Amino acid sequence: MSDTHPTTGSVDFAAVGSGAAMEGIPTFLSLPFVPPRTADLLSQNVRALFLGAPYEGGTISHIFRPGSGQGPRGMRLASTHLKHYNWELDTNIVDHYNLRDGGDIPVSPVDSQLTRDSIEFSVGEVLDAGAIPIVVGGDHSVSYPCAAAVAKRHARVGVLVIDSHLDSAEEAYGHRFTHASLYPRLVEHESIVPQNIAIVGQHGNSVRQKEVNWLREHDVKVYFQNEIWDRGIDAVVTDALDRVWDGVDAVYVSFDTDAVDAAYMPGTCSSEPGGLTARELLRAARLVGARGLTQLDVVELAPVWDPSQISARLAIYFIINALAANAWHERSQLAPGQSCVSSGVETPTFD
Ligand SMILES: [Mn+2]
Repeated sequence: MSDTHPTTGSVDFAAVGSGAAMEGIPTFLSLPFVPPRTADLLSQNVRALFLGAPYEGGTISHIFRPGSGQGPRGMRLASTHLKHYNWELDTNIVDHYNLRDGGDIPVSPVDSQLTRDSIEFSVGEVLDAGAIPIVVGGDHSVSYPCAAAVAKRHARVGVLVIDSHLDSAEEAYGHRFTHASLYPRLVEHESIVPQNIAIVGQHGNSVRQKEVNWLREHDVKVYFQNEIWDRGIDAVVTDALDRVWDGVDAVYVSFDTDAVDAAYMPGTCSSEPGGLTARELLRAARLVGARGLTQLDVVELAPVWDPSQISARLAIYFIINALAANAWHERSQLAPGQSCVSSGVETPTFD
C-alpha cells in the first residue's frame, strides 16, 4: 500500500514511517478521536477516554495567574511522541484499554452551570459505556460535575484528592461552585460520606481557618505533606486508600497539580512551595491504580507558565502510571479496592 502526499506525491509515507511528533493533529498520545458518547465508545470497545474540560471560570487564578483552560491542549502537545508501553507492568495502555482521545467537552466561559451540566453529561456517557473517563481541566471546579457523574451511578463513592489545598469553603467570591468549595458540595451527594474522603499532600499557606473548621466538623481526613516526609508516600497513600475504599463500590480520584512542588510542576496556577516530588507523585499513581480506577481527573495544569513542558509531562506520566497499575489490578482479578501491592500480586520480572 502506498500513501501519496498532496505536494510530494512520489514519496511513499507508509514505507518511510512517520513517527514524527510535529505533524498531524495533536491528540493525546497521538490517538484517534472518538466522541464521548456511549454508543460510539461501546461500538469501538473503548475502555478509557481522554477528555479535555478547558474551563477556568471557577477561580480567581484566571486573574493573577491564568492558564488552566489550556491544560488539555498543553497535555496533548507534550504527549504526541510518547510511547504506550509500560515495561515495568508489561502493559501497553493503548492496547489494554483501546484508549482514545474524546476531544474537549463544550464549556461556557461565562456560565458555570451550563459548563457543569455539559461536563457531567459527557463524563456520564463515558461511565455508561463502562469506560474510565480521564478528564483534564481546567481549574478544580471541573471536578464537581465529574464527581457528580460518578456519585449518581454508585450507591457509595469514596473520594481521593491529591492537592496542596483544603478546598472546603462553603462558598468563595459569593459562589458555591468555585475551585475552593469541593468538599462541601461533594457531601451533598447521598452516596458520598466524609468518612470516605481523603486529601493527600496538604501544605502551604493558602488555607482559611473556616476551611479547617469545616473539615474537622465533618471528619474529613487530611494527610499533610509533613506526614509524607515522616512516614513515606507508600504508608500515607495506603492509609488514604484504605479509608476511601472502605465500604464503597467506586472511588473518584482527583489530582490537583499544585500538590507537586514547583521544582517539578511550575506550570500550575496556585503553587505552594514544599510539595510532592515527581517520584512521590508517580508512586502515588501506582498505588491508586493498583486498587482499581473508576475515573480520574487532573486539574489546574497551566502550560503557559512552563515552556519546558516538564509539568505537562509529569501529569501525563501520572495518568499513564495509574492506567498501567489499574491494568495490573484488572489482570489480578482482585475485588475493587483490594490492592495488588498489599496482596502481593507479582509484577513481571526481567532478570
Ligand atoms: Mn489546589
